[in-house]
Amino acid sequence: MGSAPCLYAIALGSNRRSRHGSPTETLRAALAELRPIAVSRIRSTPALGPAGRGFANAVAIIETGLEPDELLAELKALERAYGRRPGRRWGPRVLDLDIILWSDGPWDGPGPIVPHPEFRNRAFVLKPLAELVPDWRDPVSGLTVRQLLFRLTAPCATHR
Ligand code: PH2
Ligand code: MG
Ligand code: MG
Repeated sequence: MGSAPCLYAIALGSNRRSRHGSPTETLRAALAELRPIAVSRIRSTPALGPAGRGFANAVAIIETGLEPDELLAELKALERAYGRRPGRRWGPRVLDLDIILWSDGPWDGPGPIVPHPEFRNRAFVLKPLAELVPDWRDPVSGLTVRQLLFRLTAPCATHR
């Protein structure tokens, strides 16, 4: 079981209507249920990959005593409650909740890989993350969120 409270960064995405309404309204409803201590603004983003329709994306910071595998089970239950059904990987989704970072470094336990293995390549995660926690450090690369975003979006990224 979880013990001391930890901070987590959770990325939210939606590109299908739910019973809560549009993708943006769906994220607003899901954000409220996460009872976050901080929330980014919700952005409209073009789909990365074959998902088709554009997304609404946001990031929330939450505090919980759950460990990553326990938290993932709760996030999956929330996705299901919003109508998410197993489907094509990267297909359209009502609600996607991904653990991006937590305050205890790399997680090598069961369940999710934390940090999320793709977050360094995703502006739709790094931009809202940088609004909230620009100085959090990725324990794998050693770079801060601000540095990761700059590396991804700098017009002259010669060092990648
Ligand atoms: N999620 C994906 C695939 N592509 N594109 C955007 N813009 N936002 C997402 O959240 C997203 C995506 C798979 O999880
Ligand atoms: Mg995802
Ligand atoms: Mg996911």
